[in-house]
Amino acid sequence: MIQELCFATRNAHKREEIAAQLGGNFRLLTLDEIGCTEEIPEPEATIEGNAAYKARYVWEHYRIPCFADDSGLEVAALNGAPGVHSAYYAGASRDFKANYELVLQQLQGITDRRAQFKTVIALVQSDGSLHTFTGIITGNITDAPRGSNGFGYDPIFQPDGYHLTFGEMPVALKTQISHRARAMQQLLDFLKQ
Ligand code: ITT
Repeated sequence: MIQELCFATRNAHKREEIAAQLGGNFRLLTLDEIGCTEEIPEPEATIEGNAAYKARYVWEHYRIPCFADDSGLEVAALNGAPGVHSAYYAGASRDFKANYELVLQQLQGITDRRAQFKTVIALVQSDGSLHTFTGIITGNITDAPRGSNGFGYDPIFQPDGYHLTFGEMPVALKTQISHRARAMQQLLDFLKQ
């Protein structure tokens, strides 16, 4: 039986990627397709909390099984910041360059450059149960931005085992190894069980 599943995103690109991986047993619906036109709040203090909040919101308001993701960059020497505030770390304009410049500035003179990207995917199933899947990739913050591929903090993040930053890497490689890919793979394995 084909199961309907909402992906709580307005990003059409993310949706296409996941639809292709999910295969024929699932029909993936967007927020617009289920009639959710409002902005879903992200009121929680953690990445995990916001992913769960978004998935639960859709379940509670629309009664459709749903998954939602939330991501961020966590820098060890900044006690995990920008973390849940990654999208607007340098201000409400959500400017990628301003955000990573602020991280570089805060790390000036600091030798501990360890950082990780984290994605949490929360799934609410048709019985209302909640499952979360976490994908992490560890690496280091560079001294200066390198590369212009990707988005967000990609130019200043060099994943462990690679000489290139995410900003220098071909997007196809980043997409294969990233925090988001790792969380998505766990979700897909769970759904195919
Ligand atoms: P949606 O919630 O609408 O999907 P968003 O920009 O909030 O869009 P995320 O929750 O995935 O997307 O990520 C929050 C921020 O974390 C994002 O704006 C970036 O600054 C940063 N970020 C997340 N994943 C990243 C990645 O793969 N590369 C670089 N920066 C990333």
